Amino acid sequence: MTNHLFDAFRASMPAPSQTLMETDNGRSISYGDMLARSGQFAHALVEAGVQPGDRVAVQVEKTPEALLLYLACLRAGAVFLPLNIAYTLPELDYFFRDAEPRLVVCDPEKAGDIQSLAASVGAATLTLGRDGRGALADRAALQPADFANVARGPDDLAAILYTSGTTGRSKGAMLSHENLASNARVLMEHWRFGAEDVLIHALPIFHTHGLFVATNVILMAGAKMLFEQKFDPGRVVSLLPRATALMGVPTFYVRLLQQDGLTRDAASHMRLFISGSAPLLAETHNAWRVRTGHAILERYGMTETNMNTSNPYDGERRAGTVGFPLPGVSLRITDPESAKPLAQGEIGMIEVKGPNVFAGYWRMPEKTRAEFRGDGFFVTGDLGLIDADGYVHIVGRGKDLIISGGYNVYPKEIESEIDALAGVGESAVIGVAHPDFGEGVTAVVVRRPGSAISAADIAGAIAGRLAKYKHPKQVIFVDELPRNTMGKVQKNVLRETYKDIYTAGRTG
Ligand code: MLC
Ligand code: AMP
Repeated sequence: MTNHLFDAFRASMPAPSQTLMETDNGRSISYGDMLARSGQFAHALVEAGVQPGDRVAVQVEKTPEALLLYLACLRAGAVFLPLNIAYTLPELDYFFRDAEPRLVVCDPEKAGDIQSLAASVGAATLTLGRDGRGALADRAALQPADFANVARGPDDLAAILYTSGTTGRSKGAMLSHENLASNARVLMEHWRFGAEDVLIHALPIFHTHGLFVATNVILMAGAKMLFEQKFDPGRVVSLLPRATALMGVPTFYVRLLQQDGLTRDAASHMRLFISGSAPLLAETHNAWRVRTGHAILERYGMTETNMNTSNPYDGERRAGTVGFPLPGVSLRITDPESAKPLAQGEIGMIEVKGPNVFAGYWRMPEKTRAEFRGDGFFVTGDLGLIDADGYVHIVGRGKDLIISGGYNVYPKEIESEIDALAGVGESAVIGVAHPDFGEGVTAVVVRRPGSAISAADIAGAIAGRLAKYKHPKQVIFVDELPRNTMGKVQKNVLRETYKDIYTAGRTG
């Protein structure tokens, strides 16, 4: 039976004895192991009642088994739904109700609470721990390795990844087998990945970057990964002589530059450093070139679209730009109001179209319609321009979004939590330049008359409700928020007022 994405991986699989992953705790998983164990996991899914098209929601630590589970979902025709390990129970509750998974796979330490949430939407729960063990792995171990893959065509769903919504509710981006296969193939070719490559994989695997860009490209190339559970800059430097490529968010590069061991010599075995998910400062790009002799290759994508543009492999990798549209991707800049295409050099909305662009938002047909133009272009919400040489520049965001260390944070979600507190009159959450995370989540709060609510009170109240990376790094109390004549809060004024709070006193 054809299974569109898995067959594409299978077609480029090297000899079964070749290594797919080496982990930081000394484990080695070959391509043959991958095939056999993903087959066992696929049997275990079927045994748990998972049928083609069912969602399998997964909130687990990064392990080889978590990746095998992704492949098993593909093979069983299920829809993989990865969730950030930092999400709290109230956050999970929303995802479970919206996606209605058949099965939830979670960390054994959280199983007690998650099981009852899952049961409330009719889902079974199995566990998978940070050691790769748990009920799911135990059941899989009893299964045969051969699994007859469920037939899946190019348009069948492979995954749903939730992206937070600017107006509140998170939206599930539906990604098809062909969305993922086409993008992995294009990136593999564009970035020249081959079987001899060794990628340092230190990203989480519950988002597009670590799951699809990194892993799918490696599987498509039949290459190898040094699979690190967490990003540890010292360890990454020590791995450079054994590797050929690194993919990271800008925070990786900022932190690596703080390592004395990062030298031209240490990086001499590497052929490619790639950055994405957030803007890479030209300052970081230049410092990297001076230290290592390598020009970081910056690319641009999003959950809904996979990767859209990339700087060239050969040719100038221009700092502060995200390069050119990838083969097969059409990109245009339009007037955000009238949707009319703009001339070269003008700033407007970035719109994209191609086989990489998702099938729509899960069970939200109106939201899907609202973000596509009549001719099939997807409105990204990013503002940019195309320069005279054809390089795409991202100059801002038309959506109220903060990107902190590569994670998206939607201010509305945090404002709603803060505004609900008894002592708070109103709040505005903004992103402020941060030397480590790129942008630091910052809350500007107006107390209710007579209230003495403190930053610690706010932190305590949101602790169990929002994932840690969304928490404000600073809370600033003011008497009133600046508003324009229409009464709208002027976040640009706030961003300007507080622009130095994380960088003041910084030298160099
Ligand atoms: C961790 N913390 C963060 C944070 N990560 N706070 C804000 N933003 C973040 N990104 C919190 C921790 O909870 C902790 O809180 C404190 O900050 C210090 O933690 P740390 O030890 O420094 O964090 P660390 O584990 O090192 O994580 C930093 C990081 C990580 C940069 C390695 O955030 C990361 O892996 N980011 C990658 C995100 C990613 O994969 N994005 C791709 C999305 S896909 P406390 O208070 O307990 O100390 C996408 C599409 C595309 O965007 O184009 O790719
Ligand atoms: P996500 O929804 O997590 O997939 O985040 C996608 C968003 O990240 C995009 O819409 C952009 O705003 C941003 N992004 C991704 N790559 C880059 C980049 N290289 N430069 C600037 N912003 C980026």
